[in-house]
Amino acid sequence: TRIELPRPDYTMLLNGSKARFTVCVEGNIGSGKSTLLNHFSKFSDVQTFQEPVQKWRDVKGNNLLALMYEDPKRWAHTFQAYVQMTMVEQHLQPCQAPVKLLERSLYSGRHCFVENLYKSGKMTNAEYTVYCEWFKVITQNLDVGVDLIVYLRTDPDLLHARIKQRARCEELTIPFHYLSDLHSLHEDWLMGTTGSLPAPVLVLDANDTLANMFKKFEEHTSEILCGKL
Ligand code: TTP
Repeated sequence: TRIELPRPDYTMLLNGSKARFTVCVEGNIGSGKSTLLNHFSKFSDVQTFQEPVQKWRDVKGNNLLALMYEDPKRWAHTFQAYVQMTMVEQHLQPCQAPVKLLERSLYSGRHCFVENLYKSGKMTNAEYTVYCEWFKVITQNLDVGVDLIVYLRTDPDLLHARIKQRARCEELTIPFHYLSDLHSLHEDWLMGTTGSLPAPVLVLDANDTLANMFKKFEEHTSEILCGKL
């Protein structure tokens, strides 16, 4: 008779990481990404990784997020280079649960924020090129893949109001056109045909009340945690 040996869990050998499924949540500023992460953090099979905004606000005493909004021509490249580095750290963090849930990813920095800053003249061609070269080296050489993107799709009008309400001090000067430009870039990247998607996309309409968003999270739990699209 044939004896079936238990199959070794090879993923355990990779940085002690057990994650089988990596999901990232994307969406414009204020679209509710942290809310989704908080909701799923109560599942024992999920480990969540919040975006390191706090780090960006205190880099050895320098608030890079504030500097970027105050003087983007001077600081956008420095800020985005640092965001990229902290995102790589998130992607490479070992995960002790079968599902790794990330707030944002390397990819939205590249395809939405940096694209916007370059197109609007806030980054020079040299700065943009250096950033993109780093992005290429990282994505071609490090284990930064994702299995699913959850897109919280929102109307920029609604976001403008939400951002004012939450009153994160660095963001008080964000003009409406900045949000609508970022919205178009999220749309082009996640709904369009740019061909630069690292994973399939689950789209959730996030122009909704908090109570309804929690209902949607419940309804889509199996897709979000197992990728059954
Ligand atoms: P978001 O990453 O959109 O996070 P959020 O706190 O708005 O998320 P949510 O409300 O959906 O939970 O942006 C955080 C801040 O960082 C925001 O001011 C935009 C800025 N930012 C950039 O300027 N460039 C970037 O590449 C990223 C990722 C964020």
